[in-house]
Amino acid sequence: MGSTKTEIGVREKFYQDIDSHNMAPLWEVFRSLVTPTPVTLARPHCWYYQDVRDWVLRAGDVITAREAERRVLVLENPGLRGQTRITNSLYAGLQLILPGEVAPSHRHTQSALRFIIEGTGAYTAVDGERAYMERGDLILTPPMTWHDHGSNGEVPTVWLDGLDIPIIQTFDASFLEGFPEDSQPTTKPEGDSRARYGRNMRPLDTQLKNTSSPVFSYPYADYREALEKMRLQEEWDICHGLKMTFINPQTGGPVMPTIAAFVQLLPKAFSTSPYRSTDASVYTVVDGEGRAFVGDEEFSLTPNDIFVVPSWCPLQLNAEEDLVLFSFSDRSAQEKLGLWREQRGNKEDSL
Ligand code: GTQ
Repeated sequence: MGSTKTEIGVREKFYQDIDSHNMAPLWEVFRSLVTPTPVTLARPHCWYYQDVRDWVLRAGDVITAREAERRVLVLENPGLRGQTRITNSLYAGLQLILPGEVAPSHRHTQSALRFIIEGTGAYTAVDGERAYMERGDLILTPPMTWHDHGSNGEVPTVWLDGLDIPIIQTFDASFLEGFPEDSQPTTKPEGDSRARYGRNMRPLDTQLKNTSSPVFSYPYADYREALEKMRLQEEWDICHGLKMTFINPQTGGPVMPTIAAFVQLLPKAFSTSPYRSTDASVYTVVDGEGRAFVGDEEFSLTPNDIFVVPSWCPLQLNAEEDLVLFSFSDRSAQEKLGLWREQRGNKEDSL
């Protein structure tokens, strides 16, 4: 049932006519919109820290943290250049704070996490409490919490920022407020939120906060010790090795409404089965060395390298030394919307 020239001419004329009424024919785009499996412009990519570190530090020569508000080099997915995003739904960047600097206090509807790459002596203040940052720590700034960053240290501090900026853009739900002073007053002692909510207890008669974790610092020393204890059981998941998800202790669910965060250990010589899921993920190497096969790409991993796995793109990991990986994704949002899916490869299957 081929279309004749006249029929095509009639259709083109029809499309032009409806165009002026701000209408368009669905049937011309349906198959590219409603696809049988996820289709994305996002590509697998790795930012090798040895290649990018110097540029991040040089950002310190061109602008101050105060002037920039946040001095960050955005990690743009090569398939999504100009869109300020690392996956279709998530933003990532490398932020730099130099000794004595302050990145002024603000709050916004976007959820943010920080994963510390290098440095010591810097802090993030969240709603009146400072969390000092050490390499490998995870720090949260949940939606609408006041936050500023600063450093009393003697060396530059660099961390990986992960935000849900593109999700908030989709919903046109961005609100930003500046705090009247650069640094918010410290109203709580360091470790207060952890004492209240991060020790398998909570204050009696407190209101449960369901949307985000009331604990905003997840130190390296804690999760690393847990991984080392658990590995003694030698129970490895074929796709993940030993993988943990950071939780909101009030719900047992993910740390923030849109973003979930994970850490995993693969023992030396472990090789995972191929795996894919609908949540595109951003990974960084905490410790060790290995290889990541992401779709058709292969990345040779050393500490602080950052790589992105697009939605539904197969991932396979080889540990050449004990390998510890941190990752984050929009799985938290997808699960709430009933969208999240995974496919676990068996050894026979190639995804
Ligand atoms: O530290 O508050 O990378 O607001 C992008 C937006 C960091 C932050 C980013 C932000 C922040």
